Amino acid sequence: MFLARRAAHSLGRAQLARGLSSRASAILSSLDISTTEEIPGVYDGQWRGSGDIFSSVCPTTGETLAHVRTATPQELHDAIGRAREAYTVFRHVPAPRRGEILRQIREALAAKRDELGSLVSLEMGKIKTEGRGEVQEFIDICDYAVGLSRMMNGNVVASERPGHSILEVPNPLGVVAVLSAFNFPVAVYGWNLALSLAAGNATIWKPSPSTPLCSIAVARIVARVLESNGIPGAVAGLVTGGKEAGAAIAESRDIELVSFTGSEHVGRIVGKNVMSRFGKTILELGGNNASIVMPDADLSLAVPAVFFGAVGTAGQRCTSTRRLYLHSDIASEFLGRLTKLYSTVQPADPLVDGTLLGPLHSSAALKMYSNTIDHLRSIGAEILTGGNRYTDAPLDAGNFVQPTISIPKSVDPKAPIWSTETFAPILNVATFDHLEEAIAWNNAVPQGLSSSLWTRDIRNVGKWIGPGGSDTGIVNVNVGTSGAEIGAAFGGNKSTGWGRESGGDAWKQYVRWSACTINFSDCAPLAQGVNFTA
Ligand code: UN1
Repeated sequence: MFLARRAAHSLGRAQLARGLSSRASAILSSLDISTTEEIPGVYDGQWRGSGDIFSSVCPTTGETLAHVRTATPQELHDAIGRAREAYTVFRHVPAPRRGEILRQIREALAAKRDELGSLVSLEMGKIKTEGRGEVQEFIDICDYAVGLSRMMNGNVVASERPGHSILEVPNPLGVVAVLSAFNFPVAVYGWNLALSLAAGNATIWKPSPSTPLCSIAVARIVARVLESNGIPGAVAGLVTGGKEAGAAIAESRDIELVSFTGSEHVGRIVGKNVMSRFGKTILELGGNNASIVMPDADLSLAVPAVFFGAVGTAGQRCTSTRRLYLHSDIASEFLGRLTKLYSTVQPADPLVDGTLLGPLHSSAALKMYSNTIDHLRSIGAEILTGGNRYTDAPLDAGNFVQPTISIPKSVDPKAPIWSTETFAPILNVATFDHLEEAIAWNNAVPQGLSSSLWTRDIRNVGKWIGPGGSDTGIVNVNVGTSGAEIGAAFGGNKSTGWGRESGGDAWKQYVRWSACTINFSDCAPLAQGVNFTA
């Protein structure tokens, strides 16, 4: 993935209002987003913003949706300061009370589920059911965090010394920064905010520069709940901005944890910068996910799942299926069925019910798609379907591309076409004869986010999820690579960054752990039998 920075230029107000379609203005006004004024893109208890103006551009129509006033470096600095102050208050609020605030945030989000979902479709470009699903994901993690607020338990550890107890105590951590990507402009923030808030931290959000409206709409909903509960708004701050803002956050010693979602390239820089000041990171970077289909798989399940994995969200999920390894016994039947499904896809406005294929998010994504297709052609890959942009009106106004299936000549997983994540609906296919070979290919790439095996044979399942099996963070069986629920920890290994967010034990990263040895006795023995008596 990448961070696409929109051109920062100011159009006149009248021009913005006149140019806006009714489709867009209905959604923006349902969320009280001005269609005429510049919108403040910084919240630290108060709404402000006097930095560069960023434009939000609709990927479907190319129209400018709004202009957002981002943070100046000073405003960013102040917002971090206010987050720290807010943390010193919020850490004393009992965790179940924090849970009650999360419950109210959950209710406020649910009341605007459709409106927010449509805004995601409008600004990011994913189809309506997926936009709505993303808001649902935020709601789900709020539910999870409400429960968590009464279950963030520490441990009591047996001490080797008489009259002693050892406690492992989780305390609030401090300020957590969330640097999120364009492709999940609501849910990924939700995963982080819900856990961070339950844990008693202040959170500061720098969203992708190209999805500022989603972040402003969400931040307003959260801010209203905080304010009505007498909690400082800077507990959930927002700072829109570009690369410089992200870099300043990575370098700030006032931020304990930086949770970054984005490309391996940027993640490497963020990771190094945060580590150089001994801060904590959660990195969710590239995915290059494979599905493996065995001859005993139920193809009536596997084919539609691979279709969703590769074409859903126009291939712009970290978890999208990018590699397909087919057993040679079923390869030709599978590809026949899959290409038939591809041929039914009609690109259209993602806001129209029934659309399955919306646009890519940006012109940069379009370029990445075209470059990869050119590369596939240059290495003599067979393009089974797709390979072109949609250039007829009205699709030419947006970033529409044909979902593509290709068969590269080389199956070498180290070749660039197999080892690089292309954030677009391009599926590369190879055939194999033995599961071990497919698992080796699955594991041979730098990334390690998600993978999926299709089989009915329990012995294959054992191999796949065991020590010699898939090395990704998400290892599915008869379930596609994308579309994880919030209950398990989400994240990947290797160059995906080893981060874990959302469910499972992910919350443990958002707290400061204290190992407390307490002596209740009248003696003070040393551990390990050490004698230091004078
Ligand atoms: C992402 O693409 O950054 O598992 C997140 C999924 C979604 C989350 C994807 N629940 O596809």
